[in-house]
Order: sequence, then C-alpha cells, then structure tokens
Amino acid sequence: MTPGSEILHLRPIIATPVSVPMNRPLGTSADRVESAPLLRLDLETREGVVGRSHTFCYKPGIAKSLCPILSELGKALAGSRLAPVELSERIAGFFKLAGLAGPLSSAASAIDVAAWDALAIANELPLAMLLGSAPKPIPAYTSNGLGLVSAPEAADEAEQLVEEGGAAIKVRVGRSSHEDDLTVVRAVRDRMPVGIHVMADYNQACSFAEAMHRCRGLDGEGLYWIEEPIRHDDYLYAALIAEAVHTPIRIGENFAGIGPMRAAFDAVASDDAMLDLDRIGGVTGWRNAVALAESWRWEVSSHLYPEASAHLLSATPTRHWLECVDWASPILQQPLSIIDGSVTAPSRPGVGIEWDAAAIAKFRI
Ligand code: SMN
Ligand code: MG
Repeated sequence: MTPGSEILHLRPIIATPVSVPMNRPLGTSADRVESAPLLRLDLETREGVVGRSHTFCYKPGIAKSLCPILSELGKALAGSRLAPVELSERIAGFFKLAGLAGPLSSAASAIDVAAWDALAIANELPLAMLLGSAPKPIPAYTSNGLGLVSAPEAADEAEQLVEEGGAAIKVRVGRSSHEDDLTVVRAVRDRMPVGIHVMADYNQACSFAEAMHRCRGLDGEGLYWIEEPIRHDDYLYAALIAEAVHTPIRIGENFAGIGPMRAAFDAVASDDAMLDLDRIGGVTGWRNAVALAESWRWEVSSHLYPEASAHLLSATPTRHWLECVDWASPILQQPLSIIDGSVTAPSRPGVGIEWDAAAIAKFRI
C-alpha cells in the first residue's frame, strides 16, 4: 500500500496539561505570564500514526478544565476517519449548542492541527508539502520577553534577543504613562543594530482617544508596526487610528475565525493580518483565511505556534512574518531555531515535533 492510501481511524484523544516555565517571563498591559500553560494533544489512529499539537491556554485552570471536555469529544470522534475537514465539521456539530468559542474553539483547532499532522505523517510529507508547498525560510521576529520592564532592562534584554538570531523584536507598551513607553521604545531602538526592526504591542491597553494620542506620539520613532492599541474587536475605531497614524497598525491575533476577519476587512480596520493558528480554526481555518487574505492582497503574519505556523506560512502566498516564541521548546525534542533572521520548518514528516517525555512528566499540572 502506498503512503497515505490507507484510511486511518481515530482513537480517543489524549490531552495533557502542562505549565512550562518561560525563559523570559512576559508582563503585558493585560496580564503577566511566567509559566506557559499549554495543553499537549496526541491524536492516535488505530493504525498507529500519532498526530501532535499543543494549545496555549493563557491560564493553567483553562488547560486543566479542557481535559474532561476533550475526553468526551474524543469518545464521540473515536473510530472516525482521519480526514481533518470532515473532523472539523463533526467537532463544530459536537459543540453546536454549547457554542464553539474561546478556549473550546482553541482546543478544537488544536485537534485539527494534530489531525493534519497525523495525515502528513501518514503521507510521509512535511505539513508544508501536504499543503502543496515546501518548507521555506520565513522571516522571524523574536517575541520572547520584553514585557513592561524599565528602559535599561528592556534595552539589555533586546540586545540579548537579537543575539538569538531574529530579524526583529517586539516590545510591549501600554504603561500607565505614554512618556514611559516612549522612553523604553527609544532606549531599545537606540541599542538595535542597523536592519533590526522593532515592533510594539499594546495588547488592547488604550481607549480610542488615548490610542490616537499615544500612537501618533510613537510615529517617527522608527517602529515597524504597532499592535492592538485598542479593544481587539473595535474595527471602526481601529480603522480611524490606522488612517491617522503613519506607522502600520497590526491586528488579527484575536480574529476568532473568518467572521471577525471579514468584519475587519469591511471596516477597513486593517490591510494585513496576524493570524493565531488556534483562534483562526487550526490548519483548516488557516487555509480558508489565507485564501481570503490573498484575494484582498493582505500580508499574513503568524501569532504564537511557530512550529506549525512555519509550515503554514510556507504555504501562504502572502506570507510575511513568523512570530517566534520559545514557550513550547522545553517540551520538544527538537525545538525550532532562527537562522539568519529566518525559520525554516523541518523537512521531517508532519509538523516535525516529538515530545520530550521527561519534560512533560516534570511540568504536568
Ligand atoms: C501576546 C500573546 C500571548 C500572550 C501574551 C501576549 C502578544 C503577542 O499579544 O502578540 O505576542
Ligand atoms: Mg499581540
């Protein structure tokens, strides 16, 4: 039998909540995260192929609470064909009355990613190839650390991050005073070698009026982009800010599927997107979203999940930046590395991840 020609059938899902200490804790305007609460998923088939993925749950309690729900879902899906598009329809049906949103939807997306991983492994192809492309170098920025720290600390940390190889770094802003943000942005910018871009992320810290004042105040500071100055779903106001500010405004990590992405397009709130693999609907959702993005000529960058996103961006015609966080690295046998400012997905079958069993046992919650 040729690779992939056999129809594979699912066994129940295995979900393991872990809390993985971060090399660089992240204090944003919204929350402080010191240990990454991840849910590791294994989707095994009766025939012995295993698909793997993880979802970032933001809170340890969310990671733990999803386990019994995924166990119920896994029982309902057991015996189904390993066909990700069919599975995503079945999962949507399973959660129809409950409402597939928030962490439930992220978990559903992670199952979708694991299903695509298993399918690519069964076909002996890297995921990027199963999607009709091949792993390519994707320009990567380092998004570890650089939370709301002082200007000297931020400048030192930025310098260390550049040594890790990224072609850009991202500072978090949204301190209580705009002047403090400005001091940090200038301190970091001044320390960066020529050619290294600096992005800034407000994590939705500002009111509309404040955002107009603050973002205009950051114009001229050489920032590559300014992310989420206001509430993520205020597309009309986001459009006004984007119009008034010279520096590109980036949104999209909170697009929960194609509906919000379409609403942002209709409001002219954005002319590109940062897509979060688990919020946009896994690989299945990403494929649909980037088809729209291509038709609108939007560039697409990724949010979190660099391991799978490096494959997806390789198959995204309007690919832009890969956000590189090392939060899952301690539980992976072969973490990604940035080389010459880019990340190339591995050429192993699937996404190319294998768990470090000892690390999973150590960080299990
Ligand atoms: C972010 C993502 C996840 C947790 C905290 C902060 C941030 C980003 O918005 O874009 O990296
Ligand atoms: Mg962000």
